[in-house]
Amino acid sequence: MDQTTHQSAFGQLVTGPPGAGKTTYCHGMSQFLTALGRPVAIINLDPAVPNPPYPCALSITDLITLDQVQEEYGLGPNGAMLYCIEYLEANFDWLVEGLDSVLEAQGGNGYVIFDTPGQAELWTNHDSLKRIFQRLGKLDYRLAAVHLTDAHSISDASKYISAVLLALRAMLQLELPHINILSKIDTIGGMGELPFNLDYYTEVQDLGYLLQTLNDEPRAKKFRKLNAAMCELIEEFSLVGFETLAVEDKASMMKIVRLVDKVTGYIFMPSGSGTNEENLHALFSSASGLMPGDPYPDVLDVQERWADRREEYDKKQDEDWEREWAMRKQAEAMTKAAEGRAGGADGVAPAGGDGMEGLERTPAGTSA
Ligand SMILES: Nc1nc2c(ncn2[C@@H]2O[C@H](COP(=O)(O)OP(=O)(O)OP(=O)(O)O)[C@@H](O)[C@H]2O)c(=O)[nH]1
Ligand SMILES: [Mg+2]
Repeated sequence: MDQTTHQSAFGQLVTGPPGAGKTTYCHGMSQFLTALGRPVAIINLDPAVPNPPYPCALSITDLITLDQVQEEYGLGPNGAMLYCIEYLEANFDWLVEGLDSVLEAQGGNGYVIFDTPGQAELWTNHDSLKRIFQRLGKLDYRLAAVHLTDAHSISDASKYISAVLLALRAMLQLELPHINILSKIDTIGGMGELPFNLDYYTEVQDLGYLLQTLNDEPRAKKFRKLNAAMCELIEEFSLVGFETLAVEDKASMMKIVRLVDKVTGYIFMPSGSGTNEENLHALFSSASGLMPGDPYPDVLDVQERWADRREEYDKKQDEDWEREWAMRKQAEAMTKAAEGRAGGADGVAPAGGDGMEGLERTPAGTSA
């Protein structure tokens, strides 16, 4: 029987094909949640990356690295990656102990985000990752799988169908509350005219229309029957739908936070799992329904933001940011001046400069 010392743990398992934006998302999400006042730890499960770009609370590379395995067993990168994840499963105690100390540092109740490698086998047909997260589930980790797919896939019918199939496979394999995301949605403006509006791709319905486009592609033409069977399969399951995300866009990050909180039940952090203060903190730092309105209530608003009227929106966002920046500077200067008046009565000038120290202009997604 697995043992643990933590009280309550919530979080996200971030999956997706290579380059889908997983690591960037983990980093951005941790900055975003930190800015909301929620302590977060990122756990790196990619054995090929000993130095991820984010502050890493625990890393599989402290247990095993891809290079070590390739060298020692003469394996290629794919085989070595599977070996590393199997090794992690065999050393589950190491993971639990590491997570316990991470959660202890957060006061027993905590939030963890798992960054994973882009190798599809890990969440399509190899069972180690699934078993690891099933065991964590039994130790009261309430996690959602957040599966990222590069929005670029909607620019081509066959890429889109295979991305949807992969997302479906991940949902069926991982058996966790699941959120599919079209990442890098800010890039859709550069994809030229798409045959359908964005909602067609996010809702994943009526694939018959797409089938026509697919059958027109020279590569896919000879697979008409297979194409039809795949579209039918996806529609029959009727499980896949996508949210959209641009990591530097506050509104889309907020939407994902809300969804993850909803499916993991973050807002219902059990009383008795921590002090009242901690539970209240959890409640108010939850984004479930407590934050101001969604600027993109409809996915066509997202299309408008990033494709149809992008320049207009960018200009407005810059203006808003300039205004916010000026207000922050003014507030900081006023605080310093007040401190100066209080501490400077004896004629001694207060320490510090113009009051702007420590203020840094950060990207939109991280300055919430
Ligand atoms: N435009 C745009 N680029 C993004 C976004 N998110 C990530 N990227 C870029 O996409 C590239 C890949 O991002 P990563 O976060 O390394 O992707 P990954 O899924 O972790 O990749 P692997 O670990 O190799 O599987 C990087 O150049 C990122 O800067 C986004 O929201 N918008
Ligand atoms: Mg990565």
